[in-house]
Amino acid sequence: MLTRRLFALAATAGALPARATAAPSPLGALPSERQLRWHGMETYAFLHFTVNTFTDREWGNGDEDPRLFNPSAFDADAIVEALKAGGMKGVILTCKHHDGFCLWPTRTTEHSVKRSSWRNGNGDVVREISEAARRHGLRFGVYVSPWDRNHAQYGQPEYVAVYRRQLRELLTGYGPIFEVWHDGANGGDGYYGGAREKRTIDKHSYYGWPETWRLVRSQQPDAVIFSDVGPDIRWVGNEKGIAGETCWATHTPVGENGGPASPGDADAAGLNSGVRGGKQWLPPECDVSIRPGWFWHENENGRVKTPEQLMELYLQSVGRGASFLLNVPPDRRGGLHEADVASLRTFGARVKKTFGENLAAPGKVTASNVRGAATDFGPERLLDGDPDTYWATDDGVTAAEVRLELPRPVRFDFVRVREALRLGQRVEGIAVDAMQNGQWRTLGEARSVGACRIFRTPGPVDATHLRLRVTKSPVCPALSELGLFASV
Ligand code: FUL
Repeated sequence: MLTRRLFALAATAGALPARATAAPSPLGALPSERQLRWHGMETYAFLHFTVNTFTDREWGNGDEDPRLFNPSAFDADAIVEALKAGGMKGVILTCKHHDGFCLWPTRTTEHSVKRSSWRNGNGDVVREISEAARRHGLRFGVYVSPWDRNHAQYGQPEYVAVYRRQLRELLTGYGPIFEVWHDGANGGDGYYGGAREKRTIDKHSYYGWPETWRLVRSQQPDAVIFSDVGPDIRWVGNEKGIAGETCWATHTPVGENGGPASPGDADAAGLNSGVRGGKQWLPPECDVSIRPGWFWHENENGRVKTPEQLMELYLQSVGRGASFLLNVPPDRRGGLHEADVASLRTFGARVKKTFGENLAAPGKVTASNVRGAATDFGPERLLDGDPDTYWATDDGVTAAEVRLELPRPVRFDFVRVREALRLGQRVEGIAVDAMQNGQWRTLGEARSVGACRIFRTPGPVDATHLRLRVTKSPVCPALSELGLFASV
């Protein structure tokens, strides 16, 4: 711990005129620009919608009559508006799920909206959702299942070419795409153009992923690509929406049995926590449904997650440096069910109100060390709301602290900390304390920070003096935010 004198000295040094000081060298794997943009989104939605909505199934077999798809009052604007009220910054639509039914009038198969009863076969769900998303300021993403239980050629090289043509149609016909979602599921059996058999593929080689990802890059260079193993965003290893308490944005994927990883073959426990010093910047996305199933089922209308449950998931995903991908499935009318909308709206309003104002902003901050004693790297950077500015220490100073003094007592129950992501994930130990009755009381401790770490205090805290301690870091820390927030 620093003595009072040392602390005072460091504070004075911080007041010296600024001089050019070099920024810290980055550490390890670093995020790309497209990943940085994605980190800024934090919460976005999934829409699971297809023939399953009308057959009450989770995985369609591929032999469904396309005429079954017939939402009675499809309203893309109403769906997107509700998602926006829930705080969602984007929406990913299941353009094709495992049953192979395409929600857009693709040229690659007849198994699509073209042959549905909806709008006499002239509708295009992808068009309507993507346009509504743009109108409401949400980014649009596509889920295209590689496993296709309808397609006669599934299992042969010809189908992989079809899959790429489908992707190309989506990547070229519907404006900017922020995320391309490839799931790894494959149950084997299906309709397959009438063959009705089990087809096994080699998850590592069949789909030729590198070539498909090159296609995505060439058509939509800003889109992040999600799969169990990236290459941009990794699965978090469960479908409960929960990242590991310690969670690294860096990872070196391995297969379930320790061999090479691929979509559909990845070590789930490793995905949940990532790897300190992993070879890739591969942050996790926490996908979870607001209901027990991914698709809408009448008998689940009473089992919609409450706003409190959604807040818990938010804290265990976004609050651990991951993203929160919340599925809200349209019903047979082609809208979101009232119960889902109510929960979503309350959750969105709470997040907005709780995290809307940083209560630490009026405070005075001092640091035990400031890089080059330069204002560019001063602790005020923690309070300026700018993710690109940060407090950093001198090289070699790997444990340091910031003190915050507030003009009047503030009541809060969340503390949020963020690292300067462009410099890599650096910190390995962090703690926050509040002065309570003349003593420092620890409110939270963690190993990893990354994009975001939200500490929930054990009950509301009233304080004027706070302390943020970096207890372990292999290099000088660089933190971009310290926030105090009160739940509503
Ligand atoms: C999985 C699928 O099997 C589920 O049906 C759902 O789409 C989920 C998000 O991904 O791989």
